[in-house]
Amino acid sequence: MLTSLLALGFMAADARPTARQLAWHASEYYAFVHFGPTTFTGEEGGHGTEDPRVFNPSKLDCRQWARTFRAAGMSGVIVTAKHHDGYCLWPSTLSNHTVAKSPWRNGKGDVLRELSEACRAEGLKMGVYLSPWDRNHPTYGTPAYNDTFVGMLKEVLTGYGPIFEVWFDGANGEGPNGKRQVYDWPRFVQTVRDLQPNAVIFSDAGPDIRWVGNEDGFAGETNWGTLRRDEFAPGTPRYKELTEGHADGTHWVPAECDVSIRPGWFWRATEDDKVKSVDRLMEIWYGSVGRGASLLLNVPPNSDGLISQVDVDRLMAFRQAREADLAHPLAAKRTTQGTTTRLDLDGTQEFDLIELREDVARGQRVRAFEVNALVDGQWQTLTTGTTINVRRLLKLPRTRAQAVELKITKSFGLPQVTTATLYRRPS
Ligand code: FUL
Repeated sequence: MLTSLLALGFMAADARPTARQLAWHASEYYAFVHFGPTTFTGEEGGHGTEDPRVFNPSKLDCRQWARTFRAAGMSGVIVTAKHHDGYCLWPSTLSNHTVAKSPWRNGKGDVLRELSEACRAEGLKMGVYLSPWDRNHPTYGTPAYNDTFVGMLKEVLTGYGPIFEVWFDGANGEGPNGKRQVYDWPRFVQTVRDLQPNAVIFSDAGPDIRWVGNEDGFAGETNWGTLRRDEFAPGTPRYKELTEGHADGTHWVPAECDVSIRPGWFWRATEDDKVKSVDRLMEIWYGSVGRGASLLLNVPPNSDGLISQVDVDRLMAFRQAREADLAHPLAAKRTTQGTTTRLDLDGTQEFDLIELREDVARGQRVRAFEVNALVDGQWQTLTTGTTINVRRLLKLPRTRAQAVELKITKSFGLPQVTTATLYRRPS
C-alpha cells in the first residue's frame, strides 16, 4: 500500500500547515519597519559604535505609522527591535546600547511600547525583528551572548502583547571583539514557542516561514509551501530552492517576500525621490502574493519618526491599483468534474485575469495546470502554470469567451481548488 501511495506521489502533499501558519497565510501583506541610529546617520548598516545620542526622532508618532499601514491595506507590522548594530528600540536591561541612552523622550522612551499601543488601537498585528548578530554587545562571540539574546527575546516577547511573527536574520558577522557567535538556534526557537506559541518564526530555514531567497519581492513561478527543512540552517545559500520550495518537501515552510519600498532598508533623505513606483509595486504584488507567498514591504520611518508623505501617497495609490484590478469579477456558473473546473460565462464576457486558490490545509497538490478558453466555438490555451498554492493571480491576454476551463494536468492526489475567478482589469 505504502509503495503504491509513494508511486502516486502522495508523500509530497503530506506536509500540512499548522494552525499558526494558516493564520499567518491570512495576513498576506504587512509592513516592515527598519528604524534606529542608522536612520540618523544615513548609513545602510550600523557598526555598533554609533553614539546613542544620534537617535532623536523628535516627532515620533507610531499611531501615524499604524494608521498609514492600515489605510494601505496591510494587516500588521514587523519592527527592527534590534538590528545588527545592537541598538535596542526598547529599554533593555541587558544592554547599554538602547533608547534609555538617547535624548529621545529624555531617555524614557520605548518604541516597542508605543508601537504595540498603536497597533492595538488600529487593529494591526505586531511582529519583531531581532538580529542575533550584534556588533555592539560585549559578550557577542562568547557562550554568554546566547543567554543575553534569550534574555532580550524574553523582554520583547513578554512586554508587548501578542506577537504574530518573530523574524530572525541569518547574518552572522563579527562582534566588537572580532569574534563570531555560535548561535543556539534550538534555544532561541524554544523561547519563542514557550512565550508566544501563536507566533510564527521566520528565518532562511524556518522553522515556520522561509526567506524567499532574494530581496526583490518575488517568489518563484513555481512556489511550493513545502521544504526539505532539515537540509537548511539560517545562512544556507541555496537561494533558488528557497525561491521555489521543494515538491517533495518534508515540512510546511511557506515563503515570505521581503523588499523595501526604497533602495535601502533604512530611510535617508537622498532616497525620497527613489520610492518605488506603483507599476513596480504591482509587479511585486503579482510576483509575491500572486504566487502564493506573503509580502513584507519595508516602509522605513524618517528621522522625524514619521512615515514620509511620499511613501504614504505611494502606498495609497498602490492599494487603489490592487483594488481596481480585482473590482470586476465575472459572474460565471462553475462546475467541477474530476480535475477540470469549468466556468460558463452566460453568452460571452471579456477578462484578462484569473485568481486561483488551493486549500492547502489538506496539503498542496497542484503541480501543473492549463487555463483554456472557448472562443467562437474553439478551445484555446491562454496560459499554463505549475503550482497554485494559497493564492495565484495570473494575468491573461484580454479575451472574450463563452467559457473558461481550468485543467489540472499534474497533481498529488485529487486537487482541492477552492477559487477560480475571472476579472476584467481597467484598460
Ligand atoms: C538582511 C539585513 O542584513 C538587512 O540589513 C535587512 O535587515 C534585511 C531585511 O535582512 O539580512
